[in-house]
Amino acid sequence: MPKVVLHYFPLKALGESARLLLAYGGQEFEDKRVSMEDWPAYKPSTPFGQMPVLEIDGKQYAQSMAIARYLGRKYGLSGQDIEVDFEIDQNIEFVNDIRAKAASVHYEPDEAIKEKKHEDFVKNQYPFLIGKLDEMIKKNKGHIAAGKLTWADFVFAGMFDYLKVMLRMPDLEQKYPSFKQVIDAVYADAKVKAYSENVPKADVNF
Ligand SMILES: N[C@@H](CCC(=O)N[C@@H](CS)C(=O)NCC(=O)O)C(=O)O
Repeated sequence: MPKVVLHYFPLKALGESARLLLAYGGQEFEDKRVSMEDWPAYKPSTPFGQMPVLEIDGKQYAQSMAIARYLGRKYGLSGQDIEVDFEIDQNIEFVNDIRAKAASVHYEPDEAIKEKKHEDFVKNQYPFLIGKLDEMIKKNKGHIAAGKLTWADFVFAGMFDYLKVMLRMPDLEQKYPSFKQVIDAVYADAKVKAYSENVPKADVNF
């Protein structure tokens, strides 16, 4: 078995999908959680000055989507042909668009602009986008794409708490039970469940 290290902050956000996928694949890995305090010294050692970074036998790979796609292929969680892979990529990029929109509010430094933007998105953007996502998941029988469990479900499940915080929608899965179906499908795996039960309690929960 290769020696695998997953480098990320002590939170879920963009790093959890890789951890969940590694757990699903039964791959032992060092779950290296770098504190914000240690990050400035750590940053220059990463390929693009960002995490997550997946290290396999000493070689580092970055970009959360590339990592998830790779692990998905490795563990039989991609499409049966390139058209299905295309659909998986398309649908998870749509999820990423929603995340990017919410992040543009969440990380806005000017408080007045931030609140105005949030109000605008709640009225004019989120209902349409979240409605489309709900439709997409229902069409795929409780999955992000392909009508079956794929690596995209792991990306969604991994970032869901982060997304809810940025959207300021703590009851998102109660309003949209289809979202919970995706998450439940991922955590239904015994190895994933076992991993999630052992996550350090001190971590930020999103
Ligand atoms: N496109 C990259 C974005 C990675 C990213 O934004 N990472 C953030 C944490 S979520 C980071 O490393 N921030 C610290 C920094 O930029 O110094 C990916 O998906 O992996």
